[in-house]
Amino acid sequence: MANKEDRFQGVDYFNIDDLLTDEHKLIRDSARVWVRQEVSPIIENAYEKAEFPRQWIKGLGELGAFGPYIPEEYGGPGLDQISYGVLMQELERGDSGLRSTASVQSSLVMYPIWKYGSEEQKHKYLPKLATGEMMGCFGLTEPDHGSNPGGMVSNFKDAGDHVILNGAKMWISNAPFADIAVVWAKDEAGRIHGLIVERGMEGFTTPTMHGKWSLRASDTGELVFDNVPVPKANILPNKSGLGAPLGCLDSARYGISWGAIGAAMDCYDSALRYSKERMQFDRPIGSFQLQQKKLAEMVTEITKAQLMVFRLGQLKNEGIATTAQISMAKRNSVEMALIVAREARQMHGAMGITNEYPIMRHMMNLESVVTYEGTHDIHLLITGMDVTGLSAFK
Ligand code: TGC
Ligand code: FAD
Repeated sequence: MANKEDRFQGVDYFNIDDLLTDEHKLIRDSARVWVRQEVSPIIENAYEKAEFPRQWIKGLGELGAFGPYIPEEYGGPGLDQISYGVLMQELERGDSGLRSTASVQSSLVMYPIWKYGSEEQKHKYLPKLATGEMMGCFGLTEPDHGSNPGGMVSNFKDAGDHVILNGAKMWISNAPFADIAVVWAKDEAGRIHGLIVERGMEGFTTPTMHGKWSLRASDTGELVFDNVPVPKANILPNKSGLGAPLGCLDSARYGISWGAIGAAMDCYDSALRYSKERMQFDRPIGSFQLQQKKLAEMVTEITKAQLMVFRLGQLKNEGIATTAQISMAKRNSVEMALIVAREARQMHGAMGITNEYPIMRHMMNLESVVTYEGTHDIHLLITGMDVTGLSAFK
């Protein structure tokens, strides 16, 4: 099974294409072709083997999917936020793990270096990260601190021209092969800082985590720091405190709000085609009202989410999107995609559980997407806090 022809056509019920510029459409279409040619033929096999195909890295760099909005002076493509969105949508249409690799590199590695780094750090790392010559990962989550990163225990102590870093991070996407890690740890006063830790530094290891039934085509690992000497020149100088990593999450969550729609579009597209081809009781199953209800609701929910993220993209381009707006969009898109995947899975009957169709894989992936970058509950609480002015976290 698997390695069937990719017949994805996209979903645009409300003519949202008319709101996109020619450049957005060119970027979207290039990514769509690349996914069809490079991802679809091998994704099911990679997923089964639980491998991230490293040959995708060069293509992602060429597409501009690493730091799409990073300015050209630092080697980035200098695109706008809607370009970033359509790229994430097309990549996640291929697989959430693929989009994760691009999200982490863009919003969690390049973004903090660009926003909080020194000029020297920006020129040293960003151009290589933009092409994929160098890959990065982002260490915030710890074994005992997931939703509550402010409680982290990873720490560093002053030792002259360098600091000594200790602690551990887990659930870190791309850790097993990353060349650098942007790591968040507390100084002796308990204030959080970002440090660029390079592979090869003494005492730094990145064990792979195994056994995931979700996001299998993405490498996940731990970051272990055992008295790692990190030069002070590798500390991000321009922002500290929990707000620094949370600012990166805003950017990544925005990309996910578009990305999850890509996964939903792929499930809907497959279900719509199947409903016209699959015959039962001498009729295509798409002629039954119950199946039409599922399709009608799917395309309605996809369309609502598309309009929300498009408007959010405009607000991001103006620099006025709020954390709470981004949370709402991330939560809405992922929940919507999970529901669409489950309905599409049912519409495919038994075939829906096989790798002949992408649906079960998207559904399993989305169980990670609904958890990482802030769980479904956390995003609801962010909205709740925003509308009431009262925090229900602690
Ligand atoms: P709280 O007291 O609310 O805030 C602490 C300080 O941060 C400021 N702040 C922000 N600043 C910038 N951007 C934001 N989005 C910000 N949100 C808050 C805030 O103003 C405050 O500043 P200051 O100066 O007063 O100190 O923090 P809290 O401890 O109550 O926690 C709030 C909470 C729960 C919302 C937050 O910690 C949270 O978002 N938790 C979820 C953790 C999470 O999302 N982790 C993701 C890890 S990375 C990942 O999953 C990658 S997956 C791979 C992929 O992306 O594909
Ligand atoms: P917990 O925080 O233990 O939450 C458990 C449950 O309790 C959840 O349902 C949660 O919603 C609920 N809960 C927690 N607090 C509250 C509250 N105050 N009120 C109500 N309910 C609450 N992290 C990184 O730093 N970098 C990465 O690259 C990265 N990649 C990841 C890749 C994958 C595949 C996965 C699965 C995770 C990744 N993560 C990464 C970690 C991810 O961000 C965390 O898993 C996530 O933030 C949740 O933390 P937790 O798993 O510890 O759950």
